[in-house]
Amino acid sequence: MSTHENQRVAVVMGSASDLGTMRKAADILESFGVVHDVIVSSAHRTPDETFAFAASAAEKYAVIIAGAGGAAHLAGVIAAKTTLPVIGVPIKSDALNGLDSLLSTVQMPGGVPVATMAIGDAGAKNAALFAVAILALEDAELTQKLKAYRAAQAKRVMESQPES
Ligand code: RP5
Repeated sequence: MSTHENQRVAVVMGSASDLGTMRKAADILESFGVVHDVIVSSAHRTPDETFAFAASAAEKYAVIIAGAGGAAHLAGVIAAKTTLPVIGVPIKSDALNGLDSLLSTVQMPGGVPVATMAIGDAGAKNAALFAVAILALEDAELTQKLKAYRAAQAKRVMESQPES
């Protein structure tokens, strides 16, 4: 159980087939002790449920991460029904390697923003780190954890020098 009960994040995806990528987001949130729910809800296959989720999301969540592939309208549809920050993750697709997902997620009309991350695993990871950064604006403990995360990452890079 996290210490950040009031800063819950929803990790939503269009299909259970997105879980391999979206688990990267959940893992990061877990490591920062941020409470999160993992939800499958499709903008196209379960539109009513997706709309209902987005319309009431502010009652339960502070940030939403939404990942989808192909005609990836999930993040945009959710953003249309909530003023919470929505972070989009374009899932790598079989047909176009995720370029379709990226463009579908990122090209929102002015007025309804989706903060779109990179395609695939890096995007899912960064979506969670971005969510943590938003929550950290009002949470000094999370800010310290983010700084420690960056420092550990830098240390790993410095220690990975090839033998000369
Ligand atoms: C999208 O269609 C999902 O987000 C998924 O990335 C893609 C394929 O879904 P499945 O056919 O694997 O369920 O809606």
